[in-house]
Amino acid sequence: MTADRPTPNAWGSLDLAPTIGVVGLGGAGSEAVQDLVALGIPGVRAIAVNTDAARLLRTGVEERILLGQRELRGRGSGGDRSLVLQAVEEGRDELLRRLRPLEIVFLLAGIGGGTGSALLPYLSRALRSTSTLAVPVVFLPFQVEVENNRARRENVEATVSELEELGGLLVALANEKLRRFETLPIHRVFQVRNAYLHSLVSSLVDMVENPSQLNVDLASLKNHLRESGLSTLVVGEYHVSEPERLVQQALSDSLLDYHLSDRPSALVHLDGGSNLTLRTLNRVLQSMSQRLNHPDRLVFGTRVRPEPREVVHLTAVIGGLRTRSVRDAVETSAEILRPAFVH
Ligand SMILES: Nc1nc2c(ncn2[C@@H]2O[C@H](COP(=O)(O)OP(=O)(O)OP(=O)(O)O)[C@@H](O)[C@H]2O)c(=O)[nH]1
Ligand SMILES: [Mg+2]
Repeated sequence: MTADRPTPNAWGSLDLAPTIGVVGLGGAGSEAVQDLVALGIPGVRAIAVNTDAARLLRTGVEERILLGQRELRGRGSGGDRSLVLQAVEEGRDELLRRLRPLEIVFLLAGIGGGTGSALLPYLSRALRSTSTLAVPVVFLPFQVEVENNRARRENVEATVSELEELGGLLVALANEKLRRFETLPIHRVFQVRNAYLHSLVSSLVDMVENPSQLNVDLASLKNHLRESGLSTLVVGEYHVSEPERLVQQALSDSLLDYHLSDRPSALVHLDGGSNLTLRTLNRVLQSMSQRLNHPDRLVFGTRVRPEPREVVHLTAVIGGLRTRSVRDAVETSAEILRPAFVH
């Protein structure tokens, strides 16, 4: 008798949650991963990759990979991107073997040095031909660093143009914007930035991992990205009675740096309580549309919790960014402090 029954659970053993990793490349990237782990990112695999053995040993990240051991002898690259690119061939297969099973990989690096600047575009490109969604996260150096150091400037320019050429999702956090916290001790300033990065990473993970009423899963995110050119991620949280302020906060009160083309797009996801009404959703979408100057494509999803909530959380992928925007950002501090879309 049992043999006649359908087996509804044949797929029940499938692990439906995407597997996610945060990978720090070089010194700054690995430090940031350490901060993300300290802030808590359950279920996310953390990996630190460096050419500098001493620095790698000091990170608290459990999974550590020393790259280019034979060529660089664990001494780092001394800011030489091309040395890292030669050395990476040696460890490439092992590195990709570890990253490929993951479905989303955030690749974090402070650019300007050799290791992070070389590995970020290299790995983003290598993962492009796999089913893994690579999300590069760059920390743009302080203006004073690039103004007074040609090698650093060239590293930044090469890295940024390679990432822009690749397109897809890119998170750029400008150190120059951290100057608004300049009275804090330096390590605290980077922690502020990493806490913001933590909210970006966990919002994206939460959006694709947990089903919603109007669902945005990993497949729909990937589809959206395919048609969106260069894109970035924004998040915000505000009182449910002020949806316009929520959108304003997500788009402008951030450490992010990006500039819009005249054909932007947006994927918007709202996470709120049982008091999240259709009218609020509509006001969020209207406000987003207005601020982006009537995007080509606006899609949305929502998740409504069983209990009422004071605040509503917004996660959005803004597409159609202007190319070269990131390079502009390092070069002109005025632009860094005033995002182009704020009219
Ligand atoms: N130490 C540190 N540097 C940061 C941080 N955020 C951004 N940076 C910048 O990151 C850039 C790259 O520095 P590192 O990460 O040390 O360089 P690397 O990738 O290890 O490259 P090499 O040491 O040259 O092989 C520098 O220009 C710093 O300004 C941070 O949280 N900590
Ligand atoms: Mg280093």
